[in-house]
Amino acid sequence: MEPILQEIYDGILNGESKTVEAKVRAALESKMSPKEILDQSMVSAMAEVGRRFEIGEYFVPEMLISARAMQAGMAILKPKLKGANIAAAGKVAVGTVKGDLHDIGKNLVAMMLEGAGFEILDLGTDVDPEKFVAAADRVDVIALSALLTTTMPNMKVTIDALKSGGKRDKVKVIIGGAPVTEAYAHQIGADGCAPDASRAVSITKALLGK
Ligand code: B1M
Repeated sequence: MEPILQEIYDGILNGESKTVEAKVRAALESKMSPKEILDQSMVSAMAEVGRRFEIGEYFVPEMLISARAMQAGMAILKPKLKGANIAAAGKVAVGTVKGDLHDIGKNLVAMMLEGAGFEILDLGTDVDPEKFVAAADRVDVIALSALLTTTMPNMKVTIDALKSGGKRDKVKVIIGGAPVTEAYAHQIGADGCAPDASRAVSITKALLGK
């Protein structure tokens, strides 16, 4: 790994927001692409945080400060990921489902979609199904994120709420997040499932015929 990417990676693992901000800026100045910085150091650093949590080396506070450092780096990358695609390709409501507070993946999906020209309605985390239902009249696509096996079922609850609210046919629904599979998407009646933020963009485009 390039030394600067290693420094960003280590900064996230150590929860050093200021270092991450400075190094992400320096990497951009050295003409590295935002995608290279994200994929090669930042996303893999968060995977390592998860691994350390699993083996009992990190606890919730460490996960939290790493997440803050990751978000600090993402804030620097965000304007760079917003390409020149200014014509709105469609409108997408993104949110993490009820009970789930993880927002890094959701934010990344929102940033990539925005960069591809989509208008974003960010509903945040721990989103009630009713909020998604209320958003359905204003958007073309609803994008649901879940990181916990215990909150994944709230994707189905949300889709069922769209159905019972008479809104399911107005929008496409895509789902994603570490525990989510294509089979699960099919089972709960989602229109698509994206394993990562880039594919969230290609699937959204395909669903809208773009
Ligand atoms: Co949490 N956590 N966490 N956590 N956390 C996981 C998810 C976990 C896998 C860690 C582990 O055990 N290895 C585990 C879940 C186990 C399970 O359910 N099977 C876990 C747990 C257990 C918990 C708590 C229950 C811990 C506790 O309190 N005892 C608790 C739950 C709180 C809650 O939500 N109610 C909790 C809390 C937290 C923090 C608050 C400390 C923090 C989140 C901070 C934040 O988000 N602001 C946190 C973190 C940071 C993690 C890990 C380490 C990193 C998640 C992350 O940001 N990854 C995570 C371990 C891991 O993922 N390896 C873990 C980076 C991000 C870029 O990837 O979010 O997967 P990800 O997004 C990807 C794809 O999944 C996809 O695109 C993104 C990349 O391109 N994607 C989509 C995501 N959403 C999408 C939507 C789409 C399409 C693609 O379309 C709609």
